[in-house]
Amino acid sequence: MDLSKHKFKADFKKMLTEVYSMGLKESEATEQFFTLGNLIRSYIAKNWSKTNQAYIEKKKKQVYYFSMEFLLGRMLKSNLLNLGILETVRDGLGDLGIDLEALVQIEPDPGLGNGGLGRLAACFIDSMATSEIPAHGNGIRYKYGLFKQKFVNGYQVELPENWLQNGNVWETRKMHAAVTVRFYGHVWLEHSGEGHLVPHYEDAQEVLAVPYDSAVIGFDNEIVNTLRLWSAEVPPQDESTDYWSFIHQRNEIESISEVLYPDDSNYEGRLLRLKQEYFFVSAGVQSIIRHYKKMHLGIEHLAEKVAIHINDTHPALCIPELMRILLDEEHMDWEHAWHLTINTMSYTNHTIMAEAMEKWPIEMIQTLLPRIVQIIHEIDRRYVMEMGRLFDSKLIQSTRIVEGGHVRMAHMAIIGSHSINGVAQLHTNILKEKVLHPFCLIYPSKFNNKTNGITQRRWLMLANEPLRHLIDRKIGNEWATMPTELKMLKAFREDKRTLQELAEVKHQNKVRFARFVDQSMGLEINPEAIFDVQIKRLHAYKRQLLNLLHILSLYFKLKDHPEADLYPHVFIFGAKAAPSYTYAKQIIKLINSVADLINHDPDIHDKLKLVFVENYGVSLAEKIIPAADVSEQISLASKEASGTSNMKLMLNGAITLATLDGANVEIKEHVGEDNIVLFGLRADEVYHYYNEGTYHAHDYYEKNQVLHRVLNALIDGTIPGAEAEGNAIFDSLVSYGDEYFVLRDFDDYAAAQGRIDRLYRDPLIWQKMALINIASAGIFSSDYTVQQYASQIWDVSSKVHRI
Ligand code: RUG
Repeated sequence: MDLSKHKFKADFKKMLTEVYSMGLKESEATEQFFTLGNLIRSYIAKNWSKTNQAYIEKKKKQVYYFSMEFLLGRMLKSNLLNLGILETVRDGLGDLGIDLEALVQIEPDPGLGNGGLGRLAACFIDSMATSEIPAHGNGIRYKYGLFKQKFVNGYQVELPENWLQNGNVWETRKMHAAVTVRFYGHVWLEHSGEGHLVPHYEDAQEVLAVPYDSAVIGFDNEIVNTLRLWSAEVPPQDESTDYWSFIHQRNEIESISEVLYPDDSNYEGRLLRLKQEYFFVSAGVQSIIRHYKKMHLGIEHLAEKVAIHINDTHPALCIPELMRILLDEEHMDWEHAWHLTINTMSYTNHTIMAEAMEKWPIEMIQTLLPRIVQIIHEIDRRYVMEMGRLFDSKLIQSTRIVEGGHVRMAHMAIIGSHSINGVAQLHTNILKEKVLHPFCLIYPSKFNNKTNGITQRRWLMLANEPLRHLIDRKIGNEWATMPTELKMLKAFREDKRTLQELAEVKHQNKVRFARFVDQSMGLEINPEAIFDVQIKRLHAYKRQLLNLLHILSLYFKLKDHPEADLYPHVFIFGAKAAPSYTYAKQIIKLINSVADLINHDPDIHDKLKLVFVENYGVSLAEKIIPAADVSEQISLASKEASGTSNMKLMLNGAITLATLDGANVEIKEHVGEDNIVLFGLRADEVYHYYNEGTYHAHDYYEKNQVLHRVLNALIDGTIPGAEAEGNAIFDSLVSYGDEYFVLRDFDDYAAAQGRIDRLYRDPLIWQKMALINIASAGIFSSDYTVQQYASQIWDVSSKVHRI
C-alpha cells in the first residue's frame, strides 16, 4: 500500500489518542503496540471486505484448510512486510522516538501448534494469500497455547502459556456467525411427511461455537484472506436456568477450547480431544455451508465451489459431518451426498509413525456423537459392500474404517477424500508402497505427493535482514514472490567478494545470537566456532541422542588429548518434549546435564560448548536459524515425513548434515552431493533390517571402543545429576534393541561430523556451499507448494509464478 511517513506518523498519533486518550509522551510500549496493531487493521479493513465480496460476487471456488494447529508466530512485522510498509513504519516510529523492535517484543508468540505440522499450516495461509488463492484457515482459538518450557535443575517443567492475557489485537469476534454444535444425547430417525428421514435429538448438550477472525494479508497484492478460529461458549440461557448448574456447564463447555494438546505424534486418547476435533469441524463445516448457500447455486454444486482440506487426521470428522448436513438438513440421498463429500474433501498425511495414527473407541464416539457414529457405520458398511465386489475380502477387511471396536481416522480420511498426499517424495513412496499400500491398490489415483515448503518472507526477509539486503543487492528482490529467482545467486559462486560478504552476514548473526545466549543464559559462546543446530520436537526418532553421544565423544577426545585438532564447536539444541513422553524428557535432562559438565570444565575452554535454549518456538527459531552454520537433520531414514527446519536452515545458508530422510532427499537433489553432508542408513536398508531382524545393538556397544566409552559414561557417574536418566537411556540403546539405530549410525555420523570440521576450515569452500544452499532453496517455498495444491488437488485459481 502507499503510505508516506508523514501520514503514518499522523495516523499513529491520532489512533493513540482515539484508543487510549493518550499523547505520545505518556504512552508506553504496550499502548504503542496495540495502537500500531489497530492502525494496521484500519489500513487493511477495505481490502479485507473487498476480498470477501469479490469471492462471493465472482462465485469463486474457496478452500478451507482445516487444522487443529496454526503455529503463527508474532504477526506484527509479517503484516507490515506484506503490506509493504515495514520500512516506512520503522522510520516513522523512529522519528517519534519509538523502536519498532521494542514493540515487536510486546506481542505474545501464540503457540497454537506443536511443531512442523502447525507451522506448515501457518506458512500455507501466508502463501495462499500471496498466491491469490481464495483460501481460509479453520481451527481452534485455544485459550492456552503450547506450554511454556522451563528447565529446573535440567528437567523440563511445563507452565501455562496465557497468550490472550492482554487481548489479541489481530482478531475480531464475529458473534453473528456463531453456530451451535451438538454433543451427547440420543438420536433417532423418523420419516418426515416429505419422504425423507429426519433425526430427532434428545438431551443433547449444545455448545455455542463463536468464530474469531484474523486477517491473512497477501504480500503486495491487496488480498486479505481469513483465519477463523473457534471458541466454545455456553449458548444463551433462558430465565429458568439454575446458577450453579450454569457454572458447571460453562466450565465443561469452555474447556473444549481451553488448551492445545501438547503432543505432535502420540495419540491422546482423551474424550476432550475428540470433543475438540468435532467442535471445530462441525462449526467450520456448518459455517461453510451457510456461506455457500448465500450464493444460491444449489447444494448439488457444492464441490464446484468449496474444497475442504483435512490437515492430518485430526479434522477427519469433516467427512461424516458434511454427510450429516447433506442428509439431515439438505435432505439429499446417500449416493449424491457421498459423491459430493468425496469431491469436496482432500487429506494430507504427515507421518508413518504407528502411534500417531489416530483411532477412537467406537463407544466413545457413540456417547459423544450419536448421529455421527451412525453415519460412520453406514460409510463403513457401504465401503465393505461396494469394494467387496471388486477386491479380495482380506484387502477390504484390512482397510475398513471400523475395526476392533475402533474408528481408524486415517482410513476414514482416505475413503472419504478424492486426494491423499504425503509431504515429501520419500514419505509418499513409503505411504504408497508400505504403510498405506492396501489403499493404494484400491485407489491408486488418489495418492500424490506435495513436498512441504516454508515462506521465504518470514524465514529470510524478516528473520535475516542482513542476508536479505545482501541478496537484494546482488540479484534484486523478485525472489519475494518468485523464490526460485534465488538461483541467480549461483552466478556469484566463485566471487570472493560476495562469499566474503556472506561470511560477514553470518558472523554478524552469530554475534547477535551469542549476545542473546549470554544475556538469557549467562553463557559465553564464541562466534568464531561452528554453530551446529538441532531444533525440533524432542522425539526418539529424530535422534537428538545421536548428536549427544557424538558430543560426548568429542568431549572425551579433548580430555584425553587437549592438543587434539578440533575446530571449536557450539552445539545448539532447541526442543520441547510432550509432557507425557517420559523418554524424551529423560533425554532433555541428559542433554542439560552433559551441557553442565562440558560448559563448566576448565580443560575445555571454548573448544566445545553445548547450549540448550529454553522454550523453543517460532520466535526463538527466528533468532537461531540465521546464526546456524550446520543444520542437523539426522532422523532415522524413513521416519521423518518431511521436516521443514531443514528448508529454513538451508535458506539461511546452513549446511545440512543429514540422513536421506524426508525432504533431505530432495534437498540433496537440488544442492548436489557436494553441498550437503550425508551419512547413515537409507530407508531401504532400515526396512531390510526390519525384515531380516539382524540388527543387534549390543554388538556395537561391545565392539566399538569410542561408543563403549561414551555409553558407559551414561551409567558410571561421569555425568553428574543424570544417573537415573543415563541408566534408562543406556538400557534403551544397549539392552532393549535401540529402536532407532542410533548405535548403528554412530560411526558414520562421527565421520560426517569430521567432514564438516574439515570443510569449515576453508572459508571459501564453506561459503560457496552456503551460497549454493541459499540459491537452491527457492524451490522449497510454500508459495510453490500451495500453488500445486491449488491446481492439482483443490482445482482453484492461483497466481502461478514460473519455477
Ligand atoms: O513429523 C512431521 C514432519 O516431518 C513434517 O515436516 C511436518 C509437516 O508436514 O509434520 C510433522 N508432524 C507429523 N507433526 N505431527 C505429526 C503427526 O501426524
